[in-house]
Amino acid sequence: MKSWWKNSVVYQVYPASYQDSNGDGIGDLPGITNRLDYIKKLGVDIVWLSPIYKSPQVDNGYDIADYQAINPDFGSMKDFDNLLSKAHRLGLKIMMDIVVNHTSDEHKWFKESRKGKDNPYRDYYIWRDGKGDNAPNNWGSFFTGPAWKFDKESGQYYLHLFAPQQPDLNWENKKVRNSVYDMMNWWADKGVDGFRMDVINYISKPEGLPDAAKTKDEMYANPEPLVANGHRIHEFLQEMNKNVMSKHDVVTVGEAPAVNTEEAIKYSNLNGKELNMVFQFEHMGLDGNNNPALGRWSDKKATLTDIRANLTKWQEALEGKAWNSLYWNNHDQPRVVSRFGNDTNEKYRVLSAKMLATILHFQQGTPFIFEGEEIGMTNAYFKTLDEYVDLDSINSYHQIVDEQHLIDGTTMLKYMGRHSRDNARTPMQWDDSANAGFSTGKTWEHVNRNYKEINVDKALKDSDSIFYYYQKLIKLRHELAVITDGTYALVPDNVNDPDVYAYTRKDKETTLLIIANYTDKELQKEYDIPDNAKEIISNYSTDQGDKLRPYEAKVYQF
Ligand code: ISL
Ligand code: CA
Repeated sequence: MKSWWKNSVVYQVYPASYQDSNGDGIGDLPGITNRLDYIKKLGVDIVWLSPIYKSPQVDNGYDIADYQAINPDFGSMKDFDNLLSKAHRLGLKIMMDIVVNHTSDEHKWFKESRKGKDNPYRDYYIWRDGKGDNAPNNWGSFFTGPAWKFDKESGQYYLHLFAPQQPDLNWENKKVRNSVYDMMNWWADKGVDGFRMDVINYISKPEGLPDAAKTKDEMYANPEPLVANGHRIHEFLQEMNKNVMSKHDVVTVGEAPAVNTEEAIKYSNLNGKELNMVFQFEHMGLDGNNNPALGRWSDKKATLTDIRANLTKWQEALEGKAWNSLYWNNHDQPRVVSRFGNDTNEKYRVLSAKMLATILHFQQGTPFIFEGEEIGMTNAYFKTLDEYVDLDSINSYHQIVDEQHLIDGTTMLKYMGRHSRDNARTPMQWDDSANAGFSTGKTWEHVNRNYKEINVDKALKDSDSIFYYYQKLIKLRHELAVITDGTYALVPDNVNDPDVYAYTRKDKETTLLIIANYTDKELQKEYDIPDNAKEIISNYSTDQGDKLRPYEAKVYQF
């Protein structure tokens, strides 16, 4: 198989938030189709669509009721076909988001399954008897509460690692696996070009479903250490690869929380037996809370030293063996300019967004850009609980503040301002008209208050905007093979520098030196820059050599 995805750049669209075409306040497929020219202008190769399938939308489409039908709020199958053919005409590939660790409780498999122990679909899900009056084990759901729900009619509990409306599929059942492969082949036959696989490394559950370790403050045990990278996971993915990937020229990326480099080398090995790459989460965990009961809810700031050490570990460990994905943002994460950059004033917002992009986009791997990142959209900074929509944020507030009294409401709202998934999901800011040009109706999620200052229209009119900087980064990746294939090394003196990230990429002919000032301070730093070096990109218009201005980022080629 060709590996075209190695020098491709992916753009993620969150359908509900991209562009509403009919005024119902919800983004939709015709809206996305209308905006494909904009996406093309950015220069990316692949568009990843978060789930667009029929779904009761308990978790914004990550609860699928029918894998082969389009959610009516998003449009019809004909709308999808139009989107796909326009994308292909523009030379854009389409990556589908498949969620097969679980389905919606409204999926026909589950509706059958819960009818009783003798139903042929019973074994499609994970049903167990309780232990006396208790659940089968002590696991908690990732969205708070227990991971088991008792079903009165059929007299057993079913497992749901996420919401109760998201029952986990039983991958031990060969029929489940074959049904999933059939569904994937159906989409691939339709012409889609790839799959992003939701929490794919959770599908193999441990034998006997034993209790997990629990700390004092946690109401339930975190099952992640037991369900992530389970004992049959590689067998399942190799089987999927034989049945699906080997038959189509598709790119695959697996979402893999709690994956380390050793496991990732198996998932995304260059031998191509499983996936092309995985999303690792270690760099997303650097600003989480030290108390496991609070999870990611925190106002801790990640240090450059930690971020660099982590990214470097991944660059070095996978080199020549496996393939990295590169990302700062997705629909579950806060906006990177607010998280690791500086959004307190316009000048620093623009400079720091470009600086962060520079750090990431010269590394080895396939970069993923999340909608709005390319114009430096910021966190939403909602002020009250009722502004939030995401079930995970709302549940967490109630559990941590009202039930457990671990912290007060004001503190929790501050943490949510930093980490809520709603920060990523506010509507795309197209222009300064009502609702940021996203919709003429009442929007399902509040528009960020700053849309008059930060929007696509403004970015496109400013040749110095973050948009054009991303466009240039993507173009450079397409032109310079060293960005795809070169070796990565930290500049030796830079390993412990708390302020600057400096690294090189090298192949036989070319060296790139990437220098990024992570701070708002002016610094004096010396680097070995040969006379023939050419500056190929920078977020300042002039080069002042050893002097690094606030958030200055630049790349030399020699
Ligand atoms: O959102 C998270 C915290 O930032 C993660 O813990 C997230 O729940 C985890 O990465 C799994 O995410 C994926 O599966 C979920 C869905 O809600 C997310 O949107 C999806 O990306 C369940 O399908
Ligand atoms: Ca709509």
